[in-house]
Amino acid sequence: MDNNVFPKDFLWGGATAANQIEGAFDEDGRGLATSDFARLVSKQERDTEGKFDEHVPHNASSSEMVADMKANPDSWHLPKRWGIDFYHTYKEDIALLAEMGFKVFRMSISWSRIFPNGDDKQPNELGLAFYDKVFDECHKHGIEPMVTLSHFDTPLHLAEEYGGFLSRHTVDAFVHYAQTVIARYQSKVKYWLTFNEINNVLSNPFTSSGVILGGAKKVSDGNPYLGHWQEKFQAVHNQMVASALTVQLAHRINPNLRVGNMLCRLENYAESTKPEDQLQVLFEDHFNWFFTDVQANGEYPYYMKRFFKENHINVEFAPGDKEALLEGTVDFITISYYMTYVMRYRGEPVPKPTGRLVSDIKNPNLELSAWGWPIDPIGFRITLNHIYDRYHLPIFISENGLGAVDQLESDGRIIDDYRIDYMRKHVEQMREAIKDGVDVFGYAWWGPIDLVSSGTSEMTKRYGMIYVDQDDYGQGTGERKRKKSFYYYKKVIQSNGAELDNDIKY
Ligand code: P53
Repeated sequence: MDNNVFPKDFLWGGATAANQIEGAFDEDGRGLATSDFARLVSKQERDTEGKFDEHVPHNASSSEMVADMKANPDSWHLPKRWGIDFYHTYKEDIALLAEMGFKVFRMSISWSRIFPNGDDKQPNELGLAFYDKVFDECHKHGIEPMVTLSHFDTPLHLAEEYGGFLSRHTVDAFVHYAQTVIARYQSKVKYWLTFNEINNVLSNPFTSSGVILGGAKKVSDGNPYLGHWQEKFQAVHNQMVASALTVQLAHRINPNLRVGNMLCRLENYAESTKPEDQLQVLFEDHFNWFFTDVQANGEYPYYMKRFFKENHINVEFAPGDKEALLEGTVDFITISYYMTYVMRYRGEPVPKPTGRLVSDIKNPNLELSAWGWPIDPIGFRITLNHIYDRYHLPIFISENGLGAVDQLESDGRIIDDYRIDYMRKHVEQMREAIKDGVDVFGYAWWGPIDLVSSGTSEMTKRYGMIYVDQDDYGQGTGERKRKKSFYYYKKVIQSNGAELDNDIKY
């Protein structure tokens, strides 16, 4: 079997987000962001109360909660405010990534570091200087930075005063921010992504779009993340327009720049062979394809018309939006892939998105991670084929990874064979997809260095090949240690994906 199938210049690396690593939330003029209002939901809390699922608000989702977190920060645990201190440790951390042989480092810029209120006239030079240093450090080690402009951290001012992306004001502010940083870093950053997991608006509009839902006060007696379709689809329309305008301005600034989307890919399986279940798959697929159909094809797909009409959703297009979407299609596709979902017919005459990030129906054929996420490497090959078949654009895997509890041996080693196993199986399936003819040009492991979880703000949910000595409450020495998977990934990269066995001396 020929295993040398990865292109010569394949971009192996890892992905992070500013709000989950940087910390220093109030240093050097940074303004507050929505991520500074994400509370810790510990595993212990989930286990003892037994009522955590992805719909329990971990982020402030009402203005009352934001006000209380502002007034009494000490009575909340808000780990994204401290991250893993990357703001101060970036040199050491990038050196460790380089030691693994990284070719690409996906990271995000904190918008409120550059524009503290999101819509200031002048950028904050201290914020700009920080990213110059980070990009220089990457290039020193031959690492290509890939930069997400907005990764779950809308400036709080825009969320509070304008309802985030519900307002066109936020679109203008975003475009100004994008223009500023893309022009500044054009010689250092070739690959740009606009909005992280843009479809997250359906499940978490505050995180994704800075929208504080009107009805969010009622969070305890229901699922706040279902419904509100009008607000969610208007906000995301505005984001897709902002994204399209960004693609155009990036190309104007420098025709060599490449701009991609970012979709949390939901590959859905029918629970049974009933045609009704397969129909539900079609419905749910549409609510996932929608975002990339607009970003890659430049127009709203046919199937949304009925959904909007029968649910009385009226997405307002401002003059010029239609043209902007058409002229601002992305250069490449990126997805995060973690798991697959199971669909059962819900009997609704007019389908609605489930708004779920983890399937509530179990797939008996798949093992679950410690956080209940089904592990499905073959689904990865399937989804890569589906995406390529649909868009015919080069694909970059912007996230794939396993959150797990790591144990330290008495000598301090971390033998994370489960993580190696997860990576091996996913890289194998990616290799199969490439053999199938899918054009994949890079793979970024999520969280190559342990970082604060997006969903629960835990530190205990570790993704890294590099261990960070820090607990859920920010306690610890902050020391970095190489796990066994560090040496595994190094071998994978060195062999350009040809050597995947777990025969590692550690
Ligand atoms: P955490 C849910 C389902 C799939 C991907 O997630 C998701 C989420 C949101 O929680 O988000 C992405 O940290 C996201 C990253 C995030 C990563 O997946 O909750 O882009 O910011 O850290 C993993 O385990």
